[in-house]
Amino acid sequence: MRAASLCQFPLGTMRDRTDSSERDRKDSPGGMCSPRPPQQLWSWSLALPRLSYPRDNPFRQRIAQVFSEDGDGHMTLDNFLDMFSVMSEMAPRDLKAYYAFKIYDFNNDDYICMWDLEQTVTRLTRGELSAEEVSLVCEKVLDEADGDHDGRLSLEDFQTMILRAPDFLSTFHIRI
Ligand SMILES: [Ca+2]
Ligand SMILES: [Ca+2]
Repeated sequence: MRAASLCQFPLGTMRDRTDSSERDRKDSPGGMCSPRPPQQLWSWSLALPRLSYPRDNPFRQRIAQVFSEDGDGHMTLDNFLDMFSVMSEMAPRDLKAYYAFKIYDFNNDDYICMWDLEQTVTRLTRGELSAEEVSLVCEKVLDEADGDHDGRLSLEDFQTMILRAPDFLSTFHIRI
């Protein structure tokens, strides 16, 4: 892999890997290694629940934890209905952004730090990237979205990022 293409390679490849299970490759016209603008990073990294639910979604446990009342992943019927309400295609952007943030905040400290991002990227790529590639992607994400330069993403940083990801609403949902 050439160093100059390192940023684009994993993103293009991972996007395609993510899409390959959904039979809608038409959404990825750029091909495996085509250059992608920085904002595509967010579109890619936010595409998590686009996978079918629940079997193929690498975030299924995390989603269940976020929507369960005590965080143990055991959802009541109301919790389940709340989840599908948020994940529906009709849910407002701010609501989706709020829950996406919570899903990515693996250690529940109200910030998405480097460690949280590493968990996210590792799940999205199903462990197919090296540790160095995961770190590179996470550093790039922080570089792009950490508005106040404190080394982590607040909900505000995250919401600003969402505004730059035009296809977020169409990717953050579950089809049943
Ligand atoms: Ca966190
Ligand atoms: Ca920040």
